[in-house]
Amino acid sequence: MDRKFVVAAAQLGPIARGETRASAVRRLCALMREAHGRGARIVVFPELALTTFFPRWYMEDPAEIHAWFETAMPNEAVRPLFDLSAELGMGFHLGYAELTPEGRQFNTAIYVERGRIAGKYRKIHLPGHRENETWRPFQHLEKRYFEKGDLGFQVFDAEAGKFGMCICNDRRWPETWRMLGLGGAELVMLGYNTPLHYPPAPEHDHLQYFHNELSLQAGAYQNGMWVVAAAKAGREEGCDLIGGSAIVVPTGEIAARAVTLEDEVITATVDLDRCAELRKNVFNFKLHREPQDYHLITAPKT
Ligand code: ING
Repeated sequence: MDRKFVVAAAQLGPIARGETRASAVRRLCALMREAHGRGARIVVFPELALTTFFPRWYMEDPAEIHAWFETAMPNEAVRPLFDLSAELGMGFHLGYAELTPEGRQFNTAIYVERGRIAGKYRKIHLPGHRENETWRPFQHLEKRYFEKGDLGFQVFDAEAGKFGMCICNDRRWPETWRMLGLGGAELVMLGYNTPLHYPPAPEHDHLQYFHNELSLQAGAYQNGMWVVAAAKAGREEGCDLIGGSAIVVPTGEIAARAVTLEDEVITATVDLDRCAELRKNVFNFKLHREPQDYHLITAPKT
């Protein structure tokens, strides 16, 4: 596959609590077809793209919690998406809740190419809290329902080049981007579910779109990588999630941005060779980094 290709971010509007996996997958297939129709070879879907963002509710019953998770990937519900990607020759990124055979729960993303899983990531930076905090208008219980990811920040060989993944809150942490950059990633895919209202600091609510783009643009520029970010957007079960899906150039420029809070495909032409404009110059890690002076960054938390 050429190092120059069209990529798509497929933003999802709300997924209702009672919406079936089949309904969500039908929407994902329609978005994949639209992306393909616009010349895209790869499409990025959001975080937890098969269900509503269930960490907004406090649950105790393991059966109720596990109903939100996938126990196999692929599985019967997502088979139509895997089949369509093989039929269209499309690569795709998909976020979902993973329940392993050992009973471990992760917020997970995969990259699928030619019908096989070429990359897998489990979310490392889990925001929110563990217990029911009734002062909040809605919960954000990712620390309750997910374990910290145990796969690290991997860079894997896709047909076009070296890809990496992260998930939602990960994008706010510069360490995420630098690990992927040091791993040689040329393009990073991610999904997010970001509420407009942030209960611990409501004075920042009006900054959510700014903070989203700031995080994506900084990550792209400071590591010379393409970034493709897909939102789950809109008023989902009474909670407003930001849109703002975007495709970012290694220069930090925004090449495409979503303009709705619904299912929406955005595309841009990626040229992986453009990473070199940064990686050979201003962010030439070999030439300019000084890790011997960065020890606080990886020192254990006190
Ligand atoms: N969601 C949010 C995110 O990091 C959040 C949580 C929102 C943290 C606003 C800080 C401010 O985008 C997820 N799913 O991580």
